[in-house]
Amino acid sequence: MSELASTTKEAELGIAPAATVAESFRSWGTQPLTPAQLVHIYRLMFTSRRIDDREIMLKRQQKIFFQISGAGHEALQVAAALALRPGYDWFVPYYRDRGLCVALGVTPEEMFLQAVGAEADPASGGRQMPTHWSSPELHIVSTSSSTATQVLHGVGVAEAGRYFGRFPKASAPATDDYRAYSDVSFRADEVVLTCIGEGSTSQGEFWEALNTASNQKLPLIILVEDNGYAISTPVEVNTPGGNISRLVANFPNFFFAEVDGTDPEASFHAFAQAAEWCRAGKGPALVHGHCIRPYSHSLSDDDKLYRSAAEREADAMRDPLHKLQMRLLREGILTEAGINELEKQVEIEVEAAAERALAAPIPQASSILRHVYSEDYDPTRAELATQPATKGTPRTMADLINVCLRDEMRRDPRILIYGEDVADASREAALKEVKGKGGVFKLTAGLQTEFGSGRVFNSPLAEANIVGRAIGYAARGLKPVVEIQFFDYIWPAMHQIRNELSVMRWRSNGRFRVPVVIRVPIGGYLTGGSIYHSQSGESIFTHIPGLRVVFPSNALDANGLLRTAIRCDDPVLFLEHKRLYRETYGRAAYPGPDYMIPFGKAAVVRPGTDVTMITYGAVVPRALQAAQRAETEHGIQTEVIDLRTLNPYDWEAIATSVKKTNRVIVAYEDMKSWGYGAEIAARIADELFEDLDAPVRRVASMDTFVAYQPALEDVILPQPEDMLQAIVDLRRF
Ligand SMILES: Cc1ncc(C[n+]2csc(CCOP(=O)(O)OP(=O)(O)O)c2C)c(N)n1
Ligand SMILES: [Mg+2]
Repeated sequence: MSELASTTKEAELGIAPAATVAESFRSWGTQPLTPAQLVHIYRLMFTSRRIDDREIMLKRQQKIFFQISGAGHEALQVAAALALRPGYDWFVPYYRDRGLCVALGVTPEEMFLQAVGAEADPASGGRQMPTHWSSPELHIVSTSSSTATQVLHGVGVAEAGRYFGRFPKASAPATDDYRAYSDVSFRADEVVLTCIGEGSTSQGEFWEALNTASNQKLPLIILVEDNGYAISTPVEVNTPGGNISRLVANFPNFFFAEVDGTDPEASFHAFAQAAEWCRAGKGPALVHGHCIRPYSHSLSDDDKLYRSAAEREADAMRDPLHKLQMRLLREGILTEAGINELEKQVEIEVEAAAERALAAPIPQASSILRHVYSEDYDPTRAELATQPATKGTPRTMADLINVCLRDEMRRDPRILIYGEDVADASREAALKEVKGKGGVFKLTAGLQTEFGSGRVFNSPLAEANIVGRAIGYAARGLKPVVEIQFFDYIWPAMHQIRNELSVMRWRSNGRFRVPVVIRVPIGGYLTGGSIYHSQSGESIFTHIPGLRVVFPSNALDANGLLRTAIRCDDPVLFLEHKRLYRETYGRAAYPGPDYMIPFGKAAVVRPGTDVTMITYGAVVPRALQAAQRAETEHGIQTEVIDLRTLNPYDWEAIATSVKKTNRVIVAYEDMKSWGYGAEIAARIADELFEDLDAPVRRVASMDTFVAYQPALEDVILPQPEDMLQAIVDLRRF
């Protein structure tokens, strides 16, 4: 923007240089705006609109492939940007925020580069639709198309700033883990702005964000851009009573402002007050701006199909651009010639930017797989493997997970832990007389007591809140190791996991990374766990690119793999089988504070020559029982392979074993159809066909839910007898 705004023509218009004017807003407060400031705003608003208009032409000429505009929102958005500081404060916008981003410093050329899908598109390298913002330099966090997810990211981004303030050592650089690849910066009085449309406030994640922002008194401004419609659905359908300000008014600690979002001066004053409130540490703010949407929802929408002519005309009368133009003329700030001159300058600049973008090369097909995972830290590399210290009494998986969390928290001040009931006691005073909870399975017991409530704390009962905030924390270089209480209840967080967490690195072309660890107790064999405490479903997550999935079967592996998960630079879903937490099987001595196991390295837990059984999790001990019986009762030697990590998985170990035994069973706890074993079986059939002497078998649970009655549960889940039968069966061939 600066090259556009600081032309010599401005001197002729009697206006100060743009940078000076822009700076003047930051401490302006609620004084009336000066002529120079109003002209500056007009220039930014007009630039935003011109880019939209140019893009619409390009879309009609089929030179770009999608268009959604910020038209009608410009006054509100430009005002928000001017009250804050790019590269100092943080911004978590949504797709409508062109005016905001123009005013923060995203250039017209950068916007057009994304519209044409160019390799040089700095926000996504041609991977995201236009207006899906991202700029680490300006502190604009990469945005998705999902409505409302971003508000929880905004919460996490604000919490991260506060965390660095409380734990200054967390910002120290480190070289031997994920910390080597994230820049950490924070300001004591920074503010975070996040934006959302009024329709999207219907999403639960909006309310989950208000909850935490309010409770934590975060320096977060939530801007609700109310254009009266969510595509074709009018505001009263989404918002009971038609006004979001009335609904949120009782949230404690907030500064609230409801403004005419077509009036940049009123909007600016609201943001200036909101920013002051936040910087002073008084709490969050919510600015509700009423604006218009003159260009329909997007170029794929036509509002004439659902809005009356009278309504559209009334909107047009409130067009913020026209209104400000009229004011500049009316107050003698610019003459008609002056306005024409300013607009001509902008048009020339926008046109030149569009031309440059149209000539820009598109991305190479060879780049498609870049940034699905970290290119910096390879969690599969063999050098990560260390030998465990072996002295000491055998300890349970639950114990060694807890110890790993403790070790890593001591080592790395960027780690924080939260989730439902993970704290010892939220009311700290109680800890003088009680032992503390530390998780429903006690995996986090004692961590709050050792590390304090700033690093280990309870979340609200809201799974999207847990993962959404973690994304905000991690985007700023922290390492949230969060817990979802039961796998059965991960589903409210699924949107955040699938559309945000896993895709953040790829969609920002490697510029944002969110290496969160999500620990999740999973699985059945519990006797009475029933439908909602026994689910499997790991294949749903291995089907998500960008997400590592780990599933240990014993205490030592859990310890070593969790350490790798925490130190690595990718998001990890760490599945812990509840049945294995305190089993006698698989206990191990504490392996020491640096014990690591690389991802993608299976363990041959029983060697054999006749049949291969590929498995993981709680099926491992059951497969070993079956293999034992196959040997003693039938003289069959079964090789049992524990995959340990499901994405990545150890194809080499599978292939080596199948080439030796020529018979293979994939055994897993999840439902047989569409499960994890289907992919393994298909790949074996595809790539090892000539090594097979028998069909690939799957032993898994029935295609139904897990029942409460233990006798039924036994039938539903795969048992050692089922595996034994499969082994014997395969010998027939
Ligand atoms: C979770 C989700 N559901 C549905 C959509 C499809 N969608 C995109 S924008 C939109 C309407 C949003 O309206 P509003 O929040 O008022 O924002 P506006 O576009 O009016 O600025 C919908 C339904 C989506 N992107 N994400
Ligand atoms: Mg709307």
